[in-house]
Amino acid sequence: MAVVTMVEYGSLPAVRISAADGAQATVALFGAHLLSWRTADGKERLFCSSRTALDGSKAIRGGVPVIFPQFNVRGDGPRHGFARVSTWRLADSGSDGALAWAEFALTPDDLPPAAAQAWPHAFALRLRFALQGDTLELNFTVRNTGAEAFPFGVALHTYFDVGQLAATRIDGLLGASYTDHQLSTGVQEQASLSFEQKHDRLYQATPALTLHTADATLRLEQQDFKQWVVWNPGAADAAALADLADDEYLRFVCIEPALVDQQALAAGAEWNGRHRIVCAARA
Ligand code: TA6
Repeated sequence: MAVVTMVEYGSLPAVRISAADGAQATVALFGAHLLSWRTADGKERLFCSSRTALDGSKAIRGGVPVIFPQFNVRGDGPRHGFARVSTWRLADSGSDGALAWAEFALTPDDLPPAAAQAWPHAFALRLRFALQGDTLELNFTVRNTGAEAFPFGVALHTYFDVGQLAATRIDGLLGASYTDHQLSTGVQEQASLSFEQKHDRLYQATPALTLHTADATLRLEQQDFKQWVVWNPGAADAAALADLADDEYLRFVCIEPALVDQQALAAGAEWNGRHRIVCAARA
């Protein structure tokens, strides 16, 4: 079986990565956006809104938007950066034993001239998706290919399909300091985080979290990012999002390895961050 095949998702060209054991991921070239991840048992693990645009006209609501070079409005450019609305290239793919992988690339040459002028830095992005069985790994690299430093922030804005928000909790943040969306700060005092209302917090990174959903337990590990962003819009903000059905906020939680505050990347330097997700148990 071929490791990668080209498919259409909505009206977007996408790459399907298939592992020999049945695990599968679908990545749109638009945004190098992971739209679907199925573990080897065939179960979808990511949420994608029923109202999202899937034609390249807007960022996709669901899956894993790639946030670069700025998180939200923490920079001078478009909210959450241009990477999620740029068309990437499939650079390489293959298999390594049972592991199937594909790697996507973006450089200024891939951008429309106006976007390249708006962020006039020489960069090379690589994003590698590798999967097998119950495990998915995302490996993001940014390299400064120019002669001057540039600032960047990054996040892998992962929308997990949790089935029922009310049955969802996150362990692993106890004692972590956080900043919330109104910029107030605090420390996580409960061992388990649950969701009764809007939640939008930037937690100081811990090496691993456990996400308990209605029907599974997932272990989330990150390397070299600085925060976990945890977001659910709650009823009122969800109703204001045109690309989300009103009750869909009850089905997902975003948990994002992130480097929220822009930091400088020196000429010739490279930064790499990893996110590993393992579906550890099922109900
Ligand atoms: O990651 C959380 C966040 O920054 C929230 O503040 C929230 O608004 C969200 O991302 C979604 O942003 P978007 O631009 O995709 O609507």
